[in-house]
Amino acid sequence: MDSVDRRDFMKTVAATAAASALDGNAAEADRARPIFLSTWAHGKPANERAAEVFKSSGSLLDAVEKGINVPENDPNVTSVGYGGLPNAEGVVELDAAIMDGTRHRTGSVCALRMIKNPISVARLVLERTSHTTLAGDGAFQFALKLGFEAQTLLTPQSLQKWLDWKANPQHKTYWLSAENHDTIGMVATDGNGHLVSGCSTSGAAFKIPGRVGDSPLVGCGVYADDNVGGASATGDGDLMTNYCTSVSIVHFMRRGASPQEACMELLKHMVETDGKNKDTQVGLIAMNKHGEIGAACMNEGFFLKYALWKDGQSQLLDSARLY
Ligand code: SD4
Repeated sequence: MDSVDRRDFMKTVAATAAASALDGNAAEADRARPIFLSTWAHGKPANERAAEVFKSSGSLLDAVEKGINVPENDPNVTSVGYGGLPNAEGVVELDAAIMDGTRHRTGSVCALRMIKNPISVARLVLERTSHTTLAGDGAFQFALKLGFEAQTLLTPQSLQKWLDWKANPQHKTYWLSAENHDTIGMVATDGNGHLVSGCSTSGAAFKIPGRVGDSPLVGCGVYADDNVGGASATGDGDLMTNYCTSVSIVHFMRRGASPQEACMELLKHMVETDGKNKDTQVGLIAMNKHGEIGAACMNEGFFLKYALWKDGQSQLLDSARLY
């Protein structure tokens, strides 16, 4: 190498080093700008935990999983995990899914009994198998094999609610109609275009045993695509499954809608196809790859509060509503 070449070489080395230092800084800065968006008041502590996990170098998948573990572990949240309301036979059956927007892959579990953290089992379906969804006893056996502990998921409160429901001769059953919804859905970004969506629920209270809602179904309860954005849903899963809510929202965004417009568009579509849907329970959250967010619900009777963690601030906010 002559001296001119050597100078050029040294310049290139210095420039490359500077660029990668900048990249490193940019990556660090991006890690400092994650956003966590979740459904309901229980989404707030879930977001806070997710932010904490991400800040201590967890991946975005770790953050969403551990965040969702918070309401799953909370006996006072009667629609998720431990303490979730049981099916018509008094048995708690849980649904959960987690989708990685980079790999475009999901892990999910349906009608899982006796395991209080279905989102963590779903995560292992994603990481440790070539399957997408495990259901019922298969999901339970899988969880046991991977070291999860079987335990009762009924609490004195949820048992009492089921006993009261049973004792009421007028109680609603899912052979006719539905009641009680309140899942945790979370959509998260690392601030650098990567998205993860997760969802966990005990589903419709007093449901027919074996019933699977929208939450563990890819494209219904969750969807995430790093090229566009992510979405999650809460409410009447028997209805929402038929609208493939989360993937529909992401497709609206793909065509140029903002996350807020995309949520509203889906609600309008639901009412256009069936006017009775005006009175149904639907809550939607969405985020695009730039970190813009949307949240909307169908009506005042099922008014969605959503939790947002952004720039170190954790808030509980009112969604927009169509009616
Ligand atoms: C379900 N969508 O199983 C769930 C329940 C729910 O807010 O979202 N509650 O139908």
